[in-house]
This record gives sequence, C-alpha cells and structure tokens, in this order.
Amino acid sequence: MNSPQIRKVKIVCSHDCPDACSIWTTVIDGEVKEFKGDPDHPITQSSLCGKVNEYERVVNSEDRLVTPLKRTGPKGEGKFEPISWDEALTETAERIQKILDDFGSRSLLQYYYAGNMGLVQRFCGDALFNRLNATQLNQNICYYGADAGYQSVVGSGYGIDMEDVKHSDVIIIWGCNVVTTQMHLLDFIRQAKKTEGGAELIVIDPYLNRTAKKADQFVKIKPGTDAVLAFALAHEIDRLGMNDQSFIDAWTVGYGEFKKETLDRYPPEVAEEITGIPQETIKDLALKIAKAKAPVAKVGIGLGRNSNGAAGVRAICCLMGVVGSYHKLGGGVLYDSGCEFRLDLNPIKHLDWRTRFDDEPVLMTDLHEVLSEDYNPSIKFLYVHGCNPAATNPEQKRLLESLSREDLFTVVHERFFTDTCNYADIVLPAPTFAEVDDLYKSYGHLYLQMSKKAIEPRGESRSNLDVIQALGKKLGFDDSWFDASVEEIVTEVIESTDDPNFEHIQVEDVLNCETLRLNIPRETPGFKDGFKTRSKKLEFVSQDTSLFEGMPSIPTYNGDVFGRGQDQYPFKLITPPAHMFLNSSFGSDPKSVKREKLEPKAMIHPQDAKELNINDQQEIELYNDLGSIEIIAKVTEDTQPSVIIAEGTWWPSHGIGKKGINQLTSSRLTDFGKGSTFHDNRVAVRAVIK
Ligand SMILES: Nc1nc2c(c(=O)[nH]1)N[C@H]1C(S)=C(S)[C@@H](COP(=O)(O)OP(=O)(O)OC[C@H]3O[C@@H](n4cnc5c(=O)[nH]c(N)nc54)[C@H](O)[C@@H]3O)O[C@H]1N2
Ligand SMILES: Nc1nc2c(c(=O)[nH]1)N[C@H]1C(S)=C(S)[C@@H](COP(=O)(O)OP(=O)(O)OC[C@H]3O[C@@H](n4cnc5c(=O)[nH]c(N)nc54)[C@H](O)[C@@H]3O)O[C@H]1N2
Ligand code: SF4
Ligand SMILES: [Mo]
Repeated sequence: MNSPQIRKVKIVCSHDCPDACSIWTTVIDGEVKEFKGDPDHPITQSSLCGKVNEYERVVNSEDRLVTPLKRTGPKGEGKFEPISWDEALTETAERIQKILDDFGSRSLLQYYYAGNMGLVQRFCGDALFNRLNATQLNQNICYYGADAGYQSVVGSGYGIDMEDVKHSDVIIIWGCNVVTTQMHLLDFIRQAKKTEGGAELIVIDPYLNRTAKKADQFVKIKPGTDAVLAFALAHEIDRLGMNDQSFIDAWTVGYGEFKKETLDRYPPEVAEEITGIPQETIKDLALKIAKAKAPVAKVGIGLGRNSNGAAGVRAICCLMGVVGSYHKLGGGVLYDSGCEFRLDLNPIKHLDWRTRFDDEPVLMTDLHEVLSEDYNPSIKFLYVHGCNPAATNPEQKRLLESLSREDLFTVVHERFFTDTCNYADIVLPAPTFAEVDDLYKSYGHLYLQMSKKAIEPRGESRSNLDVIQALGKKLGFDDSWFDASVEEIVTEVIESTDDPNFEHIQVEDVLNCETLRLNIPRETPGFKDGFKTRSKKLEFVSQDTSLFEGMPSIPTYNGDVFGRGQDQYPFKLITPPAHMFLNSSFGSDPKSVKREKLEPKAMIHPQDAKELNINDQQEIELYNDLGSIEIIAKVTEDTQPSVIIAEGTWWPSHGIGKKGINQLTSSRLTDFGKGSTFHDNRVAVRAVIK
C-alpha cells in the first residue's frame, strides 16, 4: 500500500471579514483535511474563528454544487437538472447576445459583492461586463454610511493600526460587535488590558452583544442617537476645559463654530433625554476620555446602518479630535484599513474597456426595484456571484417577486444552492478559497497576501475568473486577458500600482505568498503628518460639502428620522450579524446552524413581553408595511424596551414560512453617503396564537 501524500499549503480566508486570516491547510491525497491559523501572521496568530475552524467540512460538504444546473420548474420552486458546462455557457452567451441585439447593453446587469474577497475573483466580472457596457452597480450595501461619516471629518486614510490598540488606555467599542465580526482585534485589546494600569474597555451599543459581555463598562444607548452622545461628551470635556487646545489650533478647522452651533445645544441633561443614558454616566465617561493618555474609539460599520448613521460616525470622529487622540500612539478612531490598499485594479476590472458612461450606476439596495417590471431600462439578464441577495438584500418580498420575472434570465454562480439559486435559470458551481489562486488585501489590518490553491476545484466547479473568461470567449472576445492566469493578472496589478504604500513590495514576494506589510511605519499614529481631507486638517466643519450629497456643513443630529409618523410600528428592529454565520454564508452549514441554536430568534425586553403576553420561546409575528415574519421570541434584558434584536441573516428558506428578516428591512439610505440602513427599522409585534 502506498503511504499517503501529505502537503501543507498556506492560503488566505476569502470571507467578507476584516481579519483576512492566513491559514495552513493540510492536504492528504488531494483532499483538504485541516485548517490551522498561521502562527507567523501578525494578526491571525494561530487562531481562526469558529466558522473557519474545521473548514474542511465546508470544502468537502456533500451539499457543494458540483455541476452546472438548468431550471426545469417555475422560478422559486427549486427544480433543476444537471447540464454540461458547454451547454450552460453556450446558452448564457446566446442569451446575452440576443438581449444585446433586442434591448441593448443597459439590459444586462452583473450583481455581486464580497462573498469572495480575493481581488481577482471578486472583480474579474467587471472586465467582461465593462466590455459589454452593461448597467453598472453602485456597491452601497455595506459600509457607505459609516465611511461617509468618517471621511467627512478625517478623509480617506487609516486612523490607527489595529496592532497599536495595545498602546491605548481607554478603548471604546462603539457600535461594533468585535468578538463576532473582527475577533483578532481582541488580542490587541487583551494586551492593552495587561499593561500596567490596564486599559479600560467600554462598549456602547443598544444591546448587550457578545463584546459588551466582556466590557468593563457597557453603555446601553437608544439606537440612532450616537451623535448626541458624542456631542454631549465633547460638550462636557469642553466645559471642564479638558479639550486639547494645542491640537485643535494646529490640526483642525471649525472648532469654534462646531462648539457654538452644535456642542452648546447638547449638554448631558439634554443628551440623557435623547440617548437614554443617565447624565452622570455621560459626565463620568467624558472625564475618562479626557483623562486618558490615548483613548481610541473602534467604530463599527454597523453603527452607520442607521438613518443617522453617517452623522453618528462623524460626531465620534469629531469627539476624538476634541481630545487630540489622533496624535497619541494607541489613540484615534479605528475604522477601516482598506483605503490604504490603493492598488491599480484596472488589470482586473478593465474600466478602460467601457465606452458608455452615460447613466448612473444602480444601487445594490435598490435591486428589488431595478429588477421590477416597470423599471427603465428593463433588466433582462442578471449575473449573480459572490452574494446571496434573496437572503441579504432589503425589501425581500418585492425582491423575490422581481426575481421571479419570467422575462429575466438569471445566472447564479455559487458554492452552495442558496435561496438565490431558486430564482436562477442557470446555476454554475464555484470553488471555495482552498481551490483558487488570488490576491488579498484586508479592511482590518495592513498586510497583503497571495493565496494559491491547496487542491483542484471540487467536482466540475470553476473559479469566477475561469467562468468569466470562458463566457467572454463564447461571446467572441479574443484579448489576451481572456486567457490570462491569476498570477499574470496579479503581476500586472503589482507592477502597475504606483503608490508609496507598495513601494517596497516585489512581485516575486507576492507570488511566493509572503505576508507583506504595507509600507506604513509601525507604532506611528495614522494622521501624524496631517489628515487626509483636502484641507489636510480635521474638519469639525466640513470645508467641502459637495463630497457627499445631503451632508450638512456642520455636524448635526436630525432626530428619529425614520421613526417619525410610524407610531403604528412602535418597535425598533436591529438586525446585526450572527456569530457563526458570515452574512448568509454558513447558513446551510450544520455546525454553524447548531451553534446558532437551530433557528432565527428575536430578542424582546421582558417589559414589552409582559405587556404583549409573550413568553420566552413563543412564536411571535413581526410586521410592518414591507412584510411580516414569524420568529421565536427570546425574552431577555440584553435588549432594551421598544428595541427588537434579530441576529443573523438566515436564509429565508430556513425561517418559519420561508421568510427572512429582510422582509422587514427597507432600502432607505443613510443621512449621507448612500449607505444601507439594516439596523434602522420599525415593526409592530404580536404573539402568534396557535
Ligand atoms: N461572524 C461574523 N463576522 C462578520 C460578519 C458576519 O455576518 N458574521 N459580517 C462581516 C461584514 S460584511 C461586516 S460589514 C462587518 C460588520 O461588523 P460590525 O461593524 O460589527 O457591524 P454590525 O455587526 O452590523 O453591528 C455592530 C453593532 O452595532 C450595533 N448597532 C446597531 N445600531 C446601532 C446604533 O444606532 N448605535 C450603536 N452604538 N450601535 C448600534 C449593533 O447592535 C451591533 O452590536 O462584520 C463582518 N464580520
Ligand atoms: N438584515 C441584514 N441584512 C444584511 C446585513 C445585516 O447586518 N442585516 N449586512 C449586510 C452586509 S454588511 C453585507 S456586506 C451584505 C452581504 O451579503 P452577501 O454579499 O449576499 O454575502 P453572503 O451572504 O456572505 O453571500 C456570499 C455568497 O458568495 C458565495 N461565494 C463565496 N465565494 C465565492 C466565489 O469564489 N465565487 C462565487 N461565485 N461565489 C462565491 C458564497 O457561497 C455565498 O453564498 O449583507 C447585507 N445584508
Ligand atoms: S472569517 Fe474572519 S476570522 Fe474567520 S478565518 Fe476568515 S478572516 Fe479569519
Ligand atoms: Mo458588510
């Protein structure tokens, strides 16, 4: 008997998570058997999250799609039969050609997101769809609100290296469930706590999430009122004369006006009324921030998913400026490092192939409308990859109706048969990240890393690049790009990138899959040499309001914008991620589903439960103008009165009555930045009597 062939291969996790972990896989006789965190990666440091630990169960799952499929029943019903790749690609290409001839390029839409964060696999579809001049997509589903709030004050640049959080003495996690959504930050928080004096960890959130359970202080805030808390903290710091005036004078603009127009209106007693936080707590917190040597605010993307989301993040960025935290090692605002990876992606996306720029890209959050019958131009061809809109998009009821349109030809490229596949005409099988080559940046840390496949794609699955190239060739395109390998494309990306952060990065090192830190000095505050705004200063008052449509020049709070006039729906509904899912990924993985207690739940406060005669574990109905769902109640003081928390974007098909939480979420946008508002919904609640 031959002895087994054992190989260890270093790869990168492709899930939409800021940690972009480096992983050692063990391959035995061509099958992946083990996933271990890379001990040498400065962020991964040997550990993987519960989702990707034992990821061999996902790669080797019996549920993986392994052949192309063609629909045989009505849309939505899920009846399919296997077909060959040649049939699938030929039919898809013929459809594209016919639609182009009959309706023009505006009728084609590529719909994708970050199911695979690898730069080549994620963005390669752009090359083909730019070539075809298809309708463009504005990818606003995730972070646009928070981003706009951040950029309006400090510009597009990282504020602090996540590794430097170890130098902070007051760590405020503000609207971010780090334990679940960015777990490797915890290592640096632990280090900060271990130093002499020990850092204090404060969590500000509407509910006691997993991170809040680990905090020294938990501040339970009414949803959407963060701007007011930040203003009141700054107000109090200013009243005590503890603002950092020399920082303000040297590095900021507009403080006087900001103080007069905004801060003066929000003393702690006014803020108590709006935020639900006792004024003593606000004063105590203000003192902690003012006295801290290096206070840091870790701002979550989730914080931005509110009608006041951009204003909230903006106010926090201003608050941290009042105490000059940005120039203190370990201090500042920790938000997103993705902006530092200014790679030239044209070799992947080929925007230069597009010749038509005459219409506004459609918003991801409007997909339900864009695919509807009366939308102009009528979309006739939809190509979905790296996302599961039937589960993760807002206005689910209307979206599923739109996806059911018989005159819409839909192709879904997927690893698993998701709910979106139910609405496809053709389903194509995709590999996991263990089966493809790619280049990865991160939106949490500052390391670039390439990953090369550990095993061949399972079954007949083919990578995004492979499928897009094959489809392009069927459509008659013969540029060399349609034959290029991932390595060749990555080489071109690195060679054509002209940015100081990449100055020292060599193509050979990238291709050798080394973990490469950007050329950003260690232990140095992010904005040491100036902010990334046009004025180079921190802008308490915006010097360029044209940056974001609808942005007022001075930070403001607009009240409960969404709730106004919705008294018939007295509860606020927040829908944050589940610990064991990644958006809707892992939604069909038995280990994850078991750890998430098998079914979707909605947290409701005991006070409300009593009033509505709702018992723990009882079925309840949540409803509003958009839709309704039945869900199991979890009666708990972790939430607050009038606030329902439903963790996890479960697949609709796994919910009672096959309806998901996004039946209740809307396509309303943030105050500015055009972000999604998944955490700002109004619903009514009633017990289901059986
Ligand atoms: N395990 C896991 N990890 C993930 C994901 C996942 O689904 N599962 N998703 C990934 C993706 S795509 C993203 S974008 C990130 C998102 O990760 P985060 O930035 O952590 O954002 P969310 O988890 O959406 O929300 C974080 C917290 O914001 C709180 N929040 C909601 N509204 C408000 C408010 O008005 N004020 C305050 N102060 N807090 C509020 C929520 O209650 C929640 O606890 O996580 C990534 N990581
Ligand atoms: N209610 C509510 N809804 C939300 C959110 C929320 O907090 N609450 N969060 C929102 C946010 S922040 C985001 S980012 C979106 C994310 O929503 P989606 O972008 O839909 O993300 P996932 O649900 O993880 O779906 C990713 C899909 O990509 C597939 N995939 C993975 N790798 C590949 C590959 O290489 N090729 C192909 N073709 N497919 C692949 C996976 O199998 C998976 O089904 O959801 C949003 N929806
Ligand atoms: S999902 Fe995030 S934490 Fe888990 S392995 Fe992937 S990158 Fe790491
Ligand atoms: Mo996201």
